Amino acid sequence: MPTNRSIIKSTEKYDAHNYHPLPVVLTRGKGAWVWDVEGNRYLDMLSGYSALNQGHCHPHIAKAIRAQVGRLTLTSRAFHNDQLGLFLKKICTMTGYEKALPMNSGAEAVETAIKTARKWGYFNKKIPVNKAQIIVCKNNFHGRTTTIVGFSTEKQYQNGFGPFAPGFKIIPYNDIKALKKSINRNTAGFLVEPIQGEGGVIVPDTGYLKDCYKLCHKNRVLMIADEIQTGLGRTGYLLACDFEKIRPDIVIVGKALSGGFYPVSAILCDDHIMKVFKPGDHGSTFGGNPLAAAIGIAALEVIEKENLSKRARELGRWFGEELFKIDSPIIKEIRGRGLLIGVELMKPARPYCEDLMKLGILAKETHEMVVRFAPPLVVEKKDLAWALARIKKVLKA
Ligand code: IF1
Repeated sequence: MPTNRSIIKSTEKYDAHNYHPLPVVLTRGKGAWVWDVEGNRYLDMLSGYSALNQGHCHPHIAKAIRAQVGRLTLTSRAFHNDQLGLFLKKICTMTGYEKALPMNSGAEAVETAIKTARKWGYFNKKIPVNKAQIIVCKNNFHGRTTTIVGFSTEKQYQNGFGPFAPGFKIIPYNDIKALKKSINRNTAGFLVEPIQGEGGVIVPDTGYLKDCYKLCHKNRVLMIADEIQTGLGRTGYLLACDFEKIRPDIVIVGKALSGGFYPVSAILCDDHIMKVFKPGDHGSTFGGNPLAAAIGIAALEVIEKENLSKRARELGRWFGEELFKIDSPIIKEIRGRGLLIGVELMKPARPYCEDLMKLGILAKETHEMVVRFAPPLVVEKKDLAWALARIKKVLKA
């Protein structure tokens, strides 16, 4: 009978050591629960970094992938397929944007947004060629390509990977004055997370995003919201920017766009921006493939039919209030919105995550001191209550 330890050992023999996972080997997932190879059950409080808003192996999405996988999985974009238009219509009508450009990973969609903003800047704002600037925030996380880590402020994400692409300016997050000061006539875009996930679940002051939106519009700068982690119901709204009732010029989605079945991402914007692309400008082998499209349609249907945004809002409010009641000297701050919650501790969070694992909860530390709680949005209230008792026990130990 395989054990966690034996499988970890055989995996590590061949594996690049680019992660430091908890010592648990998962073999099955259903809803908010996962099982390891020794039959132990865990409540998943990470949800694949918010790719599993719909829960593990959601039957509606599984049914869609089974139906499509036997028919047509890839055509390349050299030909049309009968699923892509249905998917793009679904994501555009749900979010209220006119156009979508489908990609695969989140980072690819971020790169696509960068290219969109730059080309728009050159052709519409008449920025001198190769002078376009994109403003980003300290403690951002937008992916792992060399362009993207080039504007990261996390040294580990950069060490050994230079040289980096120019054309990015870094300002403090949640500081509208800093944005005002950094905009100039060569600024094409402002790329921002509505809530900084990896930065430690940093929620900006209410009004910050709206002020950014107004400032960008006043200066003909495209506001680009990276909703790859905060989008698709996670923060209690379809898009986290809905909380401030703003409509960024470009929205980037990924992760839960496939419900954790397949890499599916996209950028959303209106036609006056998307029309910068001419045939051959941009693309990818798998972008917009029929299997991804069929999965994406089903993943979006689940978000709608099961009211996952509303669930996240209501359950997140209750769960947050319960966390606030925990009287523990090591809790520094509790932050978040919907079911994206971070508990900042006075000490490194990793040992607490290891203790939580022993009690059947899988959570991940972020930014060293923060325990992120982000269960699938299908989680039952009783399961969160079960988790709270254990979280209390660990944080009060
Ligand atoms: C890892 C972090 C989370 C993202 C936002 C773009 C991407 C991500 C806001 C890129 C991806 C993942 C990547 C994964 C761990 C995880 C992560 F810790 F790295 F930062 F969630 F917070 N924008 N985040 O959160 O999407 O290319 O990965 O599909 O790289 O270790 P991707």
